[in-house]
Amino acid sequence: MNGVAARLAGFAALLAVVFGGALTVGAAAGPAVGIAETAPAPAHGEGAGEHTTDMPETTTGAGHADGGHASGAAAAAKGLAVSQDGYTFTPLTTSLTAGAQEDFRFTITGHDGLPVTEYTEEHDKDLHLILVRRDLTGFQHVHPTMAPDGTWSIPLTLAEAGEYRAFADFVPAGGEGLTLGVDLRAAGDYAPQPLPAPARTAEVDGYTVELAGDLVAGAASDLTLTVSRDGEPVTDLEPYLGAYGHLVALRDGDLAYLHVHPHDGPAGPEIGFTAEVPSAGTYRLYLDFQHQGVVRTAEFTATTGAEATVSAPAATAPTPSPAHEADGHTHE
Ligand SMILES: [Cu+2]
Repeated sequence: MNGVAARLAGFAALLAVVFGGALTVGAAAGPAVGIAETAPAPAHGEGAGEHTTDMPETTTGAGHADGGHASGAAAAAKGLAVSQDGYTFTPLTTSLTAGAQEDFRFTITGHDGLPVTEYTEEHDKDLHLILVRRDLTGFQHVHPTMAPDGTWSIPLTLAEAGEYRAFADFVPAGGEGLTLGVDLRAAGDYAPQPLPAPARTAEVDGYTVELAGDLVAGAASDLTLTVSRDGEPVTDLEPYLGAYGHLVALRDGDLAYLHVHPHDGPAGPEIGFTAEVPSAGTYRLYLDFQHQGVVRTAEFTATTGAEATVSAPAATAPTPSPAHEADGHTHE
């Protein structure tokens, strides 16, 4: 998609997003998806896992409608626009060389056209940079550093050629949280990968992550991710960016961005999230978690159940997992 189309899509996509309790991972029997990577970074990869056969699950969207969500902006799909609310994501280079480490530099400009230099820290960082190839592979979640003039930079390697989307997730000082997106490209032969089938199990680097709960279009739903290794629950997860897990969801088709954060809870094995997706569809979920000093990313494909009716009366969402109630929607 070119930038103009992405921008138009962004404006058109005022769809509520709140990731809250019900993640309808569609059909079962998908391949276990994960990242079989050994690199000690939240890099990417596409681990071809073994097939697991779960119970097929179809959830009717019975979540609460959340029509009175405090902030329409917060509930909208994010990351579809390069410029929003007076802020613009300006990369200083948009072409990178596949397989080579290069400095990726950019600024966030504000209403006055000048680079923003003051941010409100969120999850331990002033700015979170997420990258993914447009086929939803190659996920990276990294943290650039900012020079005093407001120029951000990070050594970056796009392992494979292709079209990538970069998301800058930040809170300008005194402003609202924003996620802006821009396209990057790495020239070369591009062999897009098909999106793995929906699955409730992901394998990554010897860890198994199970997903419980269902995504519900237009409603908050609870998701629980349970981490184990060698069949044993992992109960000593380490805080990473101030939480035991970070979850990013990207919508298949346009890469609308959702960043979901965990409920307070123990250091595993379960990590609970409230998530809200704006529309029915297929999403790719990326869970970053840290154990024994290494951050890993487990990936899932999930589909929503029937779309919740926005005007439906509030109702209690089906709770397939421990009672994580929507927490006041302080997440973005
Ligand atoms: Cu981050």
